[in-house]
Amino acid sequence: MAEDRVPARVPKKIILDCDPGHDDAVAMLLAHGNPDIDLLAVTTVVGNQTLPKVTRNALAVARIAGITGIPFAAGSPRPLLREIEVAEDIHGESGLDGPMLPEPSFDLDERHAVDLIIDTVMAHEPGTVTLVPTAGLTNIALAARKEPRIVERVKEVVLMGGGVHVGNWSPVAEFNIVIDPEAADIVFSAGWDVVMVGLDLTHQALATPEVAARIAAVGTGPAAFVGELLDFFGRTYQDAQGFDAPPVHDPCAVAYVIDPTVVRTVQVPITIETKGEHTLGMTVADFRAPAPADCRTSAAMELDHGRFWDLVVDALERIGETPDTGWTPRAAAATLTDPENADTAVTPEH
Ligand SMILES: [Ca+2]
Repeated sequence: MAEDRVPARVPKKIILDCDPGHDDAVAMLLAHGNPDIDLLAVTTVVGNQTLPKVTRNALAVARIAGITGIPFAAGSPRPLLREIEVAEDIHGESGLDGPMLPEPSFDLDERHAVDLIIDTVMAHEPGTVTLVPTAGLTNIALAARKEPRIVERVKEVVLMGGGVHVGNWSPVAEFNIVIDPEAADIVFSAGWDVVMVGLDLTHQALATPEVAARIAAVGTGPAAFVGELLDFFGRTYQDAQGFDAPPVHDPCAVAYVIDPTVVRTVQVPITIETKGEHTLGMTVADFRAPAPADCRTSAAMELDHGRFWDLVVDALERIGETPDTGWTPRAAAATLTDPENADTAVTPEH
C-alpha cells in the first residue's frame, strides 16, 4: 500500500485587524494554532475598548498563545468621523475582562497599523494576502485610501461585522459597522472581494456548555484561558442580550479562511447605511434579484457548528502548553482571593 501522505498545502496568509475583545482573542488563537493559516501580522483598532486597552490585550493574548516573531501594531485611536463608542457591557472595563492578563512579552512594531497592513500586503505576491478585520473598519479604510494598490493586491477581505437580517447595537446594525459606518462604506465599496461574516452567521457560533466542556478537556493553559474568556462572555451576553450561550463571532471569519465549506455564503450586493436616523450602520443586502456578475460582496449565512468548534479545539490542542505565559488560571489564583473557593485549597487569610 502506498504511503499515506497529506498533500502539501500552502497556508493562507492573513493579517488580523482586531480589537480584543473576547472573541478576537479566540480568533487569534485559532489563526495561530491552525496549520492552514499563516498569520503575518496583528493590528489593533479602537472598538470594544480604547486603542491602548485593546492593544495591550492583543499583546497579552499573544503571550498566552505563544505567538512570537510576527509584528503587532496599533492603529487608529478613533473612528473616521464619529465619536468613540466602546462595548463595555459585553467586554468589560479592560476590553478583556474575566481572566487575569499578563504583561506583554514583546514590544509593538513601530509602524502605524495602517502602514504595517500596506507594507505587508505590498511585500507579498498579489492575490495571496487575506485581510481579516474583526473590529471597526477604520484601519482597513485608511489603508485602502493611503495605498489604493492594496485593493487589487489583497486576495479578499473576510470581515466579521454586519448582518443581513439582524443587528446587535441597534435593531438593524452590528457593532463593528455602526461604530465607523463611513469606514465600512469605504471597505464595502472599494472594489475588492468582501465576505461579510455577520450576525446571521456568528449567532450560530454559540459556545454551548458542550463546547465549553470540550475546550476544558484540552487541559492546557491556553485552553483554560479561553474557558475563562467564554465564562465572562457568556455572563455578559446573558445579561445584555439574553443569550443562553455566547455567540463567539470573530473566529468565524478565520474559520471561513481556513475552510470556506464551514461557512455557507451567498453573493449579494451590500451597501452601508451612513445617514439613517434609525438605520445607521445597517448592511443593506439586496436580494431582489440574483447578484449581478460584477458583485464583489457576499454574506455568510450558515455555519457548520460542529466543524467550526472542531477547528477551535484542534487549534488549542496544537498550541498545547506555551512557555512563559505570565498567566495564572483563575482556578489557581482564586484559592487565594475568593472565599467561595476556600474549600478547594489554600484558606484565605481574612
Ligand atoms: Ca472584535
